[in-house]
Amino acid sequence: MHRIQVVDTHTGGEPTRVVIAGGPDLGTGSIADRLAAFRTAHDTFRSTVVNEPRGSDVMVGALIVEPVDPSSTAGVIFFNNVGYLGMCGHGTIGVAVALHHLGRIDLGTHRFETPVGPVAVTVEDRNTVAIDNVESYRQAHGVEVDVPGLRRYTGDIAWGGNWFFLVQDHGEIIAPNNIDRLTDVTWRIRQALEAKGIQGANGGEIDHIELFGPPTLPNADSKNFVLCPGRAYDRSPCGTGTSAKLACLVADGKLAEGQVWRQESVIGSLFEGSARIVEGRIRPRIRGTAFVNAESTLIVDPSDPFALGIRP
Ligand code: PYC
Repeated sequence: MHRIQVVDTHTGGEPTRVVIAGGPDLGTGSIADRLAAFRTAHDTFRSTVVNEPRGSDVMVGALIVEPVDPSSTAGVIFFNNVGYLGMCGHGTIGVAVALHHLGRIDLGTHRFETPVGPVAVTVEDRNTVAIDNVESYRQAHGVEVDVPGLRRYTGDIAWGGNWFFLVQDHGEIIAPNNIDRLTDVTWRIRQALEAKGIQGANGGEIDHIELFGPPTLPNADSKNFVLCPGRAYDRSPCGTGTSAKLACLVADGKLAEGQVWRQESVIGSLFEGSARIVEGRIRPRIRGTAFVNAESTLIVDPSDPFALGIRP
């Protein structure tokens, strides 16, 4: 029997399963190298932790590893039902709340290393965390894509720690009772982008699609629907997706440095975002809340035919 110790949190409704013991040895390279080792040599650990029957399509895992720089608090590698993420905003908030809950970090600012760069994480209270995310930027504006059976969509391609296609004009209602339709539309947009060979910088796969609409909450600026790589939708407003949005707003001259943008999710949770501008790129700050909802031990029984998770 192999045992894996986890703490489960949710950030605005989006779950994060934080692996605190029992993870694979990924060596001592950069966090990006360790992600590569995770992918090539230990991918069954990913599905064991987040896929059914222990997890679900919406579950994001976070493996805590030793940082490269000893002055950092931790390294962290995020994964989901189909693969790995560069950064994860809701997940970072969940990790910080979990580590604080365990007494491993104090209130205040910590440095976490991710595969796409270091982020500063400020734990304000037991549930509230602000992240100074990786540099974010808009790669392309007004990109058109024809989606067979639907219509032509125009969107922006932006980096916020993952690659996003952001669409403002789509004719869809962003509401919980329309999630099946939103999932179908965004999945087909993603497939059309792929079929046309539309990518982020350096061939980066655009694996997150983000639609925007008017907010429901009185204090929000916008409401989004974000499709994640494995076809689950983000229950939170998506930290990297909000970072990509901030980059587009700043590029359009619609958001000033330091101005607060309140991004609501399709289920009504909220992140606050703002931007620092450094040499034409932005350093987004994302603030949100997470709650711990389980401390558990996953048991991997070699006689269980689905011990390593159900793999698509
Ligand atoms: O919050 O950055 C995020 C995120 C990415 C995928 C799911 N959540």
